[in-house]
Amino acid sequence: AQAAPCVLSIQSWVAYGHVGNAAAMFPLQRLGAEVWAIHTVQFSNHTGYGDWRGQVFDGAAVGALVDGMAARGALSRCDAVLSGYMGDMGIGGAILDAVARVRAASPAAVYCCDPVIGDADTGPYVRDGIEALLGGAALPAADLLTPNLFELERLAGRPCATRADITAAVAAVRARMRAAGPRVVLVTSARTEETPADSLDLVVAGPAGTVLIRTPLLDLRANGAGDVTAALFLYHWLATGEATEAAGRAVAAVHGLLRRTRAAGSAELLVVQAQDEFVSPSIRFPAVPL
Ligand code: PLP
Ligand code: PXL
Repeated sequence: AQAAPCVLSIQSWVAYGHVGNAAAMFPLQRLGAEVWAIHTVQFSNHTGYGDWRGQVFDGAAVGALVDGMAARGALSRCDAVLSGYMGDMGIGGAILDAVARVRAASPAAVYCCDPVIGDADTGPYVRDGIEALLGGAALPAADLLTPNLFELERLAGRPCATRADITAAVAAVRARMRAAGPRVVLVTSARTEETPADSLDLVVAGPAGTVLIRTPLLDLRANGAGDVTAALFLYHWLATGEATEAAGRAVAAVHGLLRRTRAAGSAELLVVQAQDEFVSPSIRFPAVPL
């Protein structure tokens, strides 16, 4: 990889607060990445507040920006594409089209897909068709995948009550990812029967095996933590080519960010104030082979 990796990040934008590109961009830039951001929506704030203002862009709007970047010769210098929440089928299709165009121009480029479907508390919260698009067209294009446990269950089509269930589901999903790629899966919020009540597990599986990383559970569910996690995991994968190391660095940084956010009593992730955590996290957690 070159000194400053170029990441095309296609996600939501919010004016106030930190989710989507407003969560992912600054951490990537703080670590030295060049971020090319395409916004799929422009909202005042994240939808967790219940009301918001702004616009939803469509697939053609996303595609037009990719056209303009292609005209600059940028796609051949792109090292990775990062995607998160896909507003509708048109945007989902445009994201996968962007991945294909980047790959054609830059064959070594990595696609990191955060397959946003929903979570265990709320169930699915994406529009009809998005889940099928993720399981159908996105998986075979993805090199890195960052599902939460609920999303892993949906993609694998099997419940995960135990660590052994997770390992089996991850194997099933990895088998459907891009054959020429590393097929790396980071499972967040991987709580099972074996997880102590005061802990949160994450499981990462790649070519070198599967490990579990356990962190203290923080009583805080700030929107955007998953977006920061996917961005940092991608960055550290590009930097190290090693899934366990990439996950260890990303999890430590996100934990530090969440601790600082909770200590300040903030409703939004303190992405700027906690920026030192991206560079040198205060606590690192051990990775245990499964
Ligand atoms: N909480 C902690 C402590 C984490 O380390 C992470 C990811 O690294 C998350 C939350 C994000 O998980 P999710 O994607 O399920 O929001
Ligand atoms: O964090 C994912 C996300 C993405 N985009 C929008 C959101 C959220 C979470 O609330 O509101 C618009």
